Amino acid sequence: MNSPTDNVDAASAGPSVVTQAAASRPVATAGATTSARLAEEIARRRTFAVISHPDAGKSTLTEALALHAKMISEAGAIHGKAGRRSTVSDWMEMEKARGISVSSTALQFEYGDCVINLVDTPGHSDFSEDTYRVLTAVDAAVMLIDAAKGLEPQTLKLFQVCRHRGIPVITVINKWDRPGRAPLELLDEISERIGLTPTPLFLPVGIAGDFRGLLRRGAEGAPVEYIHFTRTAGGATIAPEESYTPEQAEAREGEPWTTAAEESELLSATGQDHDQELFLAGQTSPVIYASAMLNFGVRQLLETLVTLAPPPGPRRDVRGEPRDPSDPFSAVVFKVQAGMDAAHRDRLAFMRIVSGEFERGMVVTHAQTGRPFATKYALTVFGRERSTVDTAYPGDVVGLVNATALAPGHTLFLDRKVEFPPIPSFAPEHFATLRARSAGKYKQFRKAIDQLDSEGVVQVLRNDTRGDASPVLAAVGPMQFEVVSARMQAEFNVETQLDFLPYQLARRTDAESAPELDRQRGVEVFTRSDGVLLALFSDKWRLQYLQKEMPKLTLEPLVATAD
Ligand SMILES: Nc1nc2c(ncn2[C@@H]2O[C@H](COP(=O)(O)OP(=O)(O)OP(=O)(O)O)[C@@H](O)[C@H]2O)c(=O)[nH]1
Ligand SMILES: [Mg+2]
Repeated sequence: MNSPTDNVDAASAGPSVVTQAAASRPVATAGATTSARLAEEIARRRTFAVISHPDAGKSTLTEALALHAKMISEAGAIHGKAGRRSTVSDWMEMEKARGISVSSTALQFEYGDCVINLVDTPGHSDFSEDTYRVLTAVDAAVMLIDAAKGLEPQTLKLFQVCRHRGIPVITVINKWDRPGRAPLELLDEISERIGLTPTPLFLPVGIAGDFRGLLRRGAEGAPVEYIHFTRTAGGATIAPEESYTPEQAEAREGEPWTTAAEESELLSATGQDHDQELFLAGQTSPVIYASAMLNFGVRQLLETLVTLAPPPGPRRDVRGEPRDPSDPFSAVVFKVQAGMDAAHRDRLAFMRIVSGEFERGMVVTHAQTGRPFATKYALTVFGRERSTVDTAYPGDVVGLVNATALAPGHTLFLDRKVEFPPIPSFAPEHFATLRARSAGKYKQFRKAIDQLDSEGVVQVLRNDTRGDASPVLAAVGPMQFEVVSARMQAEFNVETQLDFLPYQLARRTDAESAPELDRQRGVEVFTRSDGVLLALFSDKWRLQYLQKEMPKLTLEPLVATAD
């Protein structure tokens, strides 16, 4: 079976990030704000996703970054047996119970002069459609690698997606507080298997499991500073740092320091020094060694984001024309989520502002329908917390309340029309019927299904034979079904019964081919809620057989492959 990420149609989404060099074009229009002010706001935005294979520490790092930005006073309020659990980022009950992220979470905070928009993503491949959507909305990515595990399958896939989309990547080798591999060995793996040149900005002093601090690399690999960290209890607060000169470091640490200094020189000999242009072009990746759990290296990551990560740049629309951040307002919706907590059961559409100034209350145009769209209820979110936002700028993520017309991939704009490329959708490979256990709950069940469908938690398929009481759910991975069941119970108080169907793949078909397909054994035709006709097949041999025997049938793959 293909892993879901093989199916992403990254190609059809087109390159959404245009060269960053054009970002500094003179500002043309800026609504109420002067053009100089808008340019300033754009220049101080950093919008990035935190991505990796499951369990590398994304949510822990997200929380550590928020701690450093003084947005929270203590990391991981819950210190359960299984270790600390993220509270800012993993807020769904299921996430807390399982210790995994099932949905992406946006946070905004200020650090120094910068406004940081961060999106923590789920690592599990069952939720990778969400992660890919986030990657269409950011300007950079922070990739985590577990120091003991090195490159894992999902890490590789995500690196490829970033490369394909031209997203610059900052690499964090995490969990250095635990025994792991040698620092240079991990770097070799990145260059050999991904073809991306890792250029460490800092090297660890002390082997994995004995993390003492970081060596800051200067020109030609010469060590310029030693940053020594001190552990705090459970890593709940910022780790105190002391700064030493290389001479002091050698006297203090001895061999671990000289080893790191030698490694730094070796890296320079092979050209592994930071080069801003190559980084922005996606050919090199700055590397930091860290322990998200102990808050080691977290400030250095923030510093790197502020100094090296690109501010919002122009984005190409469906016709390939760039929309500059200084152009009139435009934004792209990349995620829809409801039921974020018991107190706010409303539906939020998250948009990333691409250009211009956003002012709450302004009436914009919804590109997909051509209709005016009022933005009276706009929020900025911090995990599950929310506050009204009055103005926002390119790079910012803003949640629009109860914007039922908006779906992922939709565009909003002001003045000159623009429509951004659609967000690729994945081919489902898992299918199940769902029904309410109690017939009396049918009404809530219907409502819940519509809600989860519009969020894209799963795809919902129907046909006349099966009727409406037990629609078919189609998913990239089976854990999506668990999310549906859990949310049905938690948000709608409906207990459900899930029954897997023996189908393995789906193809897009049309009204002409549908009756013939429906007559075949091991095939069933459905209408997806967006009106697309899907034929489900018991296995690929059945599909191949029909394609050979009845070549006139319309059977299109749902998406092209990314690699
Ligand atoms: N020793 C150590 N453990 C860490 C570190 N960072 C995270 N962990 C632990 O690794 C586990 C997974 O951390 P998460 O932050 O939930 O990982 P994630 O990448 O968000 O996982 P998904 O969202 O499910 O993909 C937790 O038990 C963390 O406490 C670290 O720097 N050192
Ligand atoms: Mg997580």
